[in-house]
Amino acid sequence: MDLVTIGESMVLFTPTSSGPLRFSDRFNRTLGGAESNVAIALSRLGHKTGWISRLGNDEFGYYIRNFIRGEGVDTSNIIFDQENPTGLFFKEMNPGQDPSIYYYRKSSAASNLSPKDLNEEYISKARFIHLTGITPGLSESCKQAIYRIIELAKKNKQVVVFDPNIRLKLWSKKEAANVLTDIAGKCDIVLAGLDEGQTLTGKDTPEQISQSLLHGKTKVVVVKIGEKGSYMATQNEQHYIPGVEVSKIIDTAGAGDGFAAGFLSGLIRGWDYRNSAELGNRVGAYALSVAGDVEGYPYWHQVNPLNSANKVLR
Ligand code: KDG
Repeated sequence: MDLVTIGESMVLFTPTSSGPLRFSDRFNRTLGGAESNVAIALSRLGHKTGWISRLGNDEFGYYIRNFIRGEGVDTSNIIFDQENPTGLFFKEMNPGQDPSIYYYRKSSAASNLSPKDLNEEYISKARFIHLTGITPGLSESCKQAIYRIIELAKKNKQVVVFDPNIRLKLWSKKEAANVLTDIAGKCDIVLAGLDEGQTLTGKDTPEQISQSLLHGKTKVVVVKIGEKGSYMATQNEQHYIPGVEVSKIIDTAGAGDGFAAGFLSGLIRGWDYRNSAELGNRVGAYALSVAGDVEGYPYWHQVNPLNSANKVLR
C-alpha cells in the first residue's frame, strides 16, 4: 500500500439554486471528506490507498463506502457503527463569495473513531500515513486515535504527512492552534494553507511560517498560497513554485487535498520535493475547475509530464 489515511467523510448536499438554504428545495447529493479526497485523488493517479473510518450502518454510509470503493480505494478498514449515523453537510451558495458550510456531524459515526479502531498490521503496510487537523477536532477519542496512529507510524518507520485543515466550526482557533501545532511537530511533512500556517505559528510570510514549522520531526513544509502556487522548504532548500493558471475557478473545495495528492504522488514516484510540489499545484488546479470535491481530480495520463497532451487543463 502506498498510503493510508483516516478521517470522516460525509454526504454533501448542494442546492441547485443560490441564496439562503431556507428557500432551497432541490439538492445534488455527493460526498466530501478531506482524507477520502486525498485517497481518491491518489488512486486516480495510479497509487494504492486505504481509508480508515466509521460510517453509520445506514443508506448514506453504504453510499459513501460504495463510492470510495468504486474509486479503487481499499475500504476494508471501515467500521459500520450500529448506533451513530453517517455525518452530513450542506453548502449554501452565496453569489460572488465562498459558499457557507453547515455541518450535521455532531456524534456522527466517525466522531466515535478511537484508538481501538486502529489495526496496526493494516496501517504498518503503508509507506505514507496521511492525517488532517479535522479529525482531532471531531472529539477526544478521535484526537487520541490520531496520536496513536502517529505512535504506530514512528514504531514502523513510516512517513507521516499532516495537513492542518483548520475547521473553526469544530473548535476555537486557540484550541485548534494548540493541538495542531503539537501534532505538526510530530509529523515528517506539513502541508498548510497560508492562513493556517499563520494561525499555527503567528508568523506572516511563507518563509517565516516554514522556518517556524521546521522543528521536531518535521523535515519538509509546504505553504499553499492559492493562485500564487506554493512555497516548499526544507532546512537546505526553499522554492516558490508558481501556480497553474485556471481559466475559470468553479469550486475551491478539495483543491488543498488535490495538492496533497499530487505532492505525495511525486514522492511515491521518487521525485524530489520541488517537482512533487509542482505536481501538487497541477492536481489542485484540476480540482478548481470542476464543482464538487473529487469530481475534478485528474487521472495520471492527464498530468504525466511525459504526455504533452496534458498541458491544457480540461
Ligand atoms: O477539504 C475539503 C473538505 O473540507 C470537505 O470535503 C469537507 O472534510 C470536510 C470537512 O470536514 O470540512
